[in-house]
Amino acid sequence: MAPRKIIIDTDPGQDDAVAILLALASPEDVDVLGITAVAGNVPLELTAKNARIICELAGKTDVPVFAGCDRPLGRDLVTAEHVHGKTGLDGPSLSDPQMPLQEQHAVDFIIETVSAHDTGTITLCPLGPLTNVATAFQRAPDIVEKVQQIVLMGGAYFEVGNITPTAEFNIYVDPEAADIVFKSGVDIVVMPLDVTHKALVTKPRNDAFRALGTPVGVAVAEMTDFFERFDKEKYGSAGAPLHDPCVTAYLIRPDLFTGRHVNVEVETSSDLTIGMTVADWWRVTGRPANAMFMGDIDADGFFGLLTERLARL
Ligand SMILES: [Ca+2]
Repeated sequence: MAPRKIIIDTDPGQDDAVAILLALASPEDVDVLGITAVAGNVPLELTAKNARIICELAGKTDVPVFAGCDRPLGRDLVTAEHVHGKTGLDGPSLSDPQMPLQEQHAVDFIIETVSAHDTGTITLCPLGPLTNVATAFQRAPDIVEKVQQIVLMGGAYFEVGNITPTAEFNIYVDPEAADIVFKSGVDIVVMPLDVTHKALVTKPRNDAFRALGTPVGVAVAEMTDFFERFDKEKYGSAGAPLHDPCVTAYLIRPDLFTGRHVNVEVETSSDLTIGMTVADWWRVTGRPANAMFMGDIDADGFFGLLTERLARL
């Protein structure tokens, strides 16, 4: 089977970095047409820079990187330096990128790329707030039905929230954008906190990255080490949840994940629960299913895949 053509939309972030590295290490499964940066974990200037740092770390300087929206559709930007550090990639010491940022706006790249390809051949992989994707859908509604699938990290049901008691960060930052995407009619696969909180970088898994002995393996170990400090304090968990790589792992090994095809709606107006993904897990509403909402992961299989693929870079 030919590799799936994907666009990674991202706000790196250490876990975004690992998700991108996994995709770039897997050319037989995914063809990364471009990486589009969005404001999220850190401001746009840094996410656009970090995406290029990751491409250079992977030795894939031919992947075009575009900068997109620098703020949510209708709100002030909320960032997460408390999780990711000031740069977004705190942990390893990585050089500033040499490869250029593309001049084209990320939203234009998404629109042009989907328009230029046959219907059902481009998959969008959002790893951050959904601002770029929603803006593309608003500006060029004709591309919506051409998108093959959206596989995204965001939301939560059983795990409820991480930035507020009821909201996951990516959805919380731009709930209006998320609402547009969830209502778009595109085939959506969601990796919520319910899944990612089971993908924990335990010490043996971190050691396995480091033991690769390559610049990529060591950088991933150092990034997930940094990331872990916060999560251990917050959740008392065995390690940091590796959120975004669940998206790119799904493209390679969908069998590692299980979930339910259900209705998911995004709260956009309540002060108390803004950004909540209201997933009809028990199918009590009769509202039509619009997303494959994942609930479980084969974590050992996932980390096995990650380590095996990262070893190639
Ligand atoms: Ca992210």
